[in-house]
Amino acid sequence: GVSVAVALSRRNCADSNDSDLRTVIITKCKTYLAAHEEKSSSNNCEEIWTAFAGAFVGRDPCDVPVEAYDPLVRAVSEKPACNRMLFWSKTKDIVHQFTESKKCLVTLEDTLLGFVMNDLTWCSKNNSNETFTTGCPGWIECEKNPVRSFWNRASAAFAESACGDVTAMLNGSIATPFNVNSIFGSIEVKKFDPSRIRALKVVLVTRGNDTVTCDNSSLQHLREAIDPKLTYSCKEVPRSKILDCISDPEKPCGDCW
Ligand code: AVW
Repeated sequence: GVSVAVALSRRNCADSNDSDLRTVIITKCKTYLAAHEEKSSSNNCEEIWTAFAGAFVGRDPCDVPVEAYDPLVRAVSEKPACNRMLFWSKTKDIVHQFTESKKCLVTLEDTLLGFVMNDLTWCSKNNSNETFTTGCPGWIECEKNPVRSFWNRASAAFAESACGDVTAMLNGSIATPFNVNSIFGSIEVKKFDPSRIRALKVVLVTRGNDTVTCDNSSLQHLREAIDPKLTYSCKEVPRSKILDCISDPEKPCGDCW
């Protein structure tokens, strides 16, 4: 029963011509470079596609290691936005609304690689040159799936490049805002380079009846997990205050919390 259901849910549909994965990726890449002209001369969308495809095409969709994306990471050239890098965990919607409205902070999904791959699903098959955008393994179905390995690799590169003061927006409406099994907790925090980063500033997003505060034990673990040379701070900020700031174009970024 269960294995039949998994097999059926994984029935692939090959990409068809105009919506093909290559076209989607190259188009998104060119759109991004058109909006970030300063990055245009150092990045080539065709080269990025080739490095991306090389990571997973022809491989079993449960056997794509994180390192397969090393050439892709090397193919992209972007200067880190020192003092403006925003990490997040379980706050996806609000962080992206925030960076969309205020240009002061930058998430991985606002960089070239993160922007291009955001919201996409992809996989191939062993010994096949086809690419698929449906019927691919889910995030937890198998660990070495092409999408999960990509985000693990891209997150590691983003965190390694972080510099100056970094911000992390965490969710104060859940029992464990800092989860050691999340990408932020298991990969990004471990890649922070104390010689490049001065401070980690946690913004704990809270709602009306939340009881979680900056004293939460998971946040004490975060404080202990980072290098003692880094300055750690945490601030509880009501979600409503951030949403008001997002919708008020007059409010400067620095006044949001
Ligand atoms: P997240 P992270 N099933 O909000 O710290 C399906 O937990 O991990 O934050 N999709 C999943 C699963 C799952 N079990 N777990 C994670 N995801 C996907 C990159 C899903 O797309 C940035 F730089 C979810 O929305 C952040 O600082 C996303 O991963 C950091 O990593 C985030 O999961 C956020 O990763």
